Amino acid sequence: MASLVLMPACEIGPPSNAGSQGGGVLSGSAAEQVYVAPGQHDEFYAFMSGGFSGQVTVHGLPSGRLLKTIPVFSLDGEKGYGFNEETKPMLETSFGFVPWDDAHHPELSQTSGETDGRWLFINGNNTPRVARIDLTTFETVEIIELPNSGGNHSSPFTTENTEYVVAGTRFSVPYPVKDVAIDSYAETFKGMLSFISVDAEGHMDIAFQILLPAFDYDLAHSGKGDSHGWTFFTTYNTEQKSTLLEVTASQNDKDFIAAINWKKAEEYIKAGKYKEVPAEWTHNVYHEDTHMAESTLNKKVKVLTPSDCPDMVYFLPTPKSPHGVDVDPTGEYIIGNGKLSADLTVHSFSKMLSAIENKSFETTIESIPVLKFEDVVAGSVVKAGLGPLHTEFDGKGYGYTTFFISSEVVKWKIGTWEVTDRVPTYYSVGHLMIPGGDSRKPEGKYLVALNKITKDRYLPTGPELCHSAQLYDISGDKMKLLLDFPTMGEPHYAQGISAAKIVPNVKKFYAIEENKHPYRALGEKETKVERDGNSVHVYMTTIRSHFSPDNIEGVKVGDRVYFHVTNLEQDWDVPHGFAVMGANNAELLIMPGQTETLVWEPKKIGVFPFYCTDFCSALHQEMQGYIRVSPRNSGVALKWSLGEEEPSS
Ligand code: K7E
Ligand code: CUA
Repeated sequence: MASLVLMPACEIGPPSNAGSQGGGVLSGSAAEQVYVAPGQHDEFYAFMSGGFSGQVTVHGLPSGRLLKTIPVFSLDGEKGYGFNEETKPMLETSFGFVPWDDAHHPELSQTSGETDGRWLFINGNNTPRVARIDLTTFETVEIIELPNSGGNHSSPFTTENTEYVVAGTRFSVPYPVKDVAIDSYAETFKGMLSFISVDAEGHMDIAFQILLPAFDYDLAHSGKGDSHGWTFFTTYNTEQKSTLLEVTASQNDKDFIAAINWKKAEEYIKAGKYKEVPAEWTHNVYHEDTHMAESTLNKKVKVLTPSDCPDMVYFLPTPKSPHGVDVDPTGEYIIGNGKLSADLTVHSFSKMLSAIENKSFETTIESIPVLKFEDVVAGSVVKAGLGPLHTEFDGKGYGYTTFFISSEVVKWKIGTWEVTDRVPTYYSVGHLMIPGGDSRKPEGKYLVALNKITKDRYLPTGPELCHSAQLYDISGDKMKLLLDFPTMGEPHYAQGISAAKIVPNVKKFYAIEENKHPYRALGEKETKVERDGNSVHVYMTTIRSHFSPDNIEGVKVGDRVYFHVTNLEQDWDVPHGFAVMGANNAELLIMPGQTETLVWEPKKIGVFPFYCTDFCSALHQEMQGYIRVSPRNSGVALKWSLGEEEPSS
């Protein structure tokens, strides 16, 4: 999140060490609680956003060990993601190839309000996108772009059965897209919410968008139980300012939580109450059978407008520039984390329904009824701390809220709203995560605080320091700090899930007989080199410990050489790499049964080595080959071989 006016606590005077909970008599038992013995597995997966790295990292809990980085929105040379021909289409947008984004909120798919371990969604904040990661392969398999949006922050929070993942524009923009003076903001700008449908196979589509006033739509969560069918979005900048927001957008005593009745929206879609408007957005899908991604540009989207669709949107007044909005496991309480407030405001879903029934409205804004604060508020957690941002739940009747300014997590009781415990975080905590903590069935054993500033917590690494996660035991009445571990990029949000929900479905390799890649070679007999004008296609295979072919001649300066490399291995944990000297991209890292393609445009004559980058056997260092590049006008014939001292032909 953006920096606040007030200084984080650590700026006032950093504590000299871990503080009262970091050492001393407790440290022995804390160490035991996070120690996962060599060869043992962690109990939970934690999926952490990489923030401005654009990726997702997978950690084990309670150990905090980093298990994998999943490339999502950013190029990744380690895996060739975005560099190889197969995954380049994943990063296509209506603006062309966008090889980076700012990823904030991982969100697990749910069934009946429980995390189900099928998919992980994550938002791209900068160039509005939502990605889906398949949790059988831990690979990004789909990215959808969102039109009429600027800054996809309030995303991609799921509904109870993953009917939708939602998205809201953080920055309102002119609608329809047009060239206007920025100071016409209040008249020409609009806010747009998107409901992305997810089908049984996980495929996403923009089902509809909802046109709202030009506020900033910051975060969201969907209802559960009785409130299933509704999604709640926080707003700030209800002042509708476009400059110096730190002052101008902090004027109103209350902003709003927008309550969206998406079941009602579905009825309006069925009844044809939408406008289909021109909009450009890409939809990128990775096909597992061809090992190839495909990007499609779409030109239209369905938009619902509240003035045509009564009873679809309501505003709940909420103090004070609320950031997170979180719904408790029963679905009754909607918590608005007013980041410039000391209190937490809790709204009641049933009171909201009564207020709607009684048509007890304070006013309307662009045909949207504003409910009366007193009619919807259930209570507040008073003077809990400074700068509340996010809340999660333990499933045992408690909420846990992060306070950025006072750098702490505060535990409070649902219903009585009393604070029962607080622990410091080091420092400036943003989100927190309890496995299942935003679902109907939290697994309330651990809590992870995701901190922005680390200062003196780790060995210094120059001006740039890591961000950090802190693990707390929340199984008892009092929270107990167990462990610090560094994170990649900026870990805004994270989601956790029992390993048992994922492990049985994890794929170990790709079945070679199912490989439908158009340039596959399913055995060494199928390997070959073909010239098509200036393009040269090398159908290559890998198996411990050689490439086939490993000697290639007849390539010329100015050719475009496609190395289509199929890994013939059918065993877990035997990838091969492929790298060629002078390539202007990255390596390939090819999983067993997979085909990947590297393009190489030789610019100089000579003989160039290629080799396997992944230490795959005792003879890995022998896994090498040569490709000869001749002048453009040379008569050297195309030939390829493996195991011939003197190539024939
Ligand atoms: Cu609070 Cu982007 Cu969810 Cu950062 S956001 S903390
Ligand atoms: Cu194959 Cu190293």
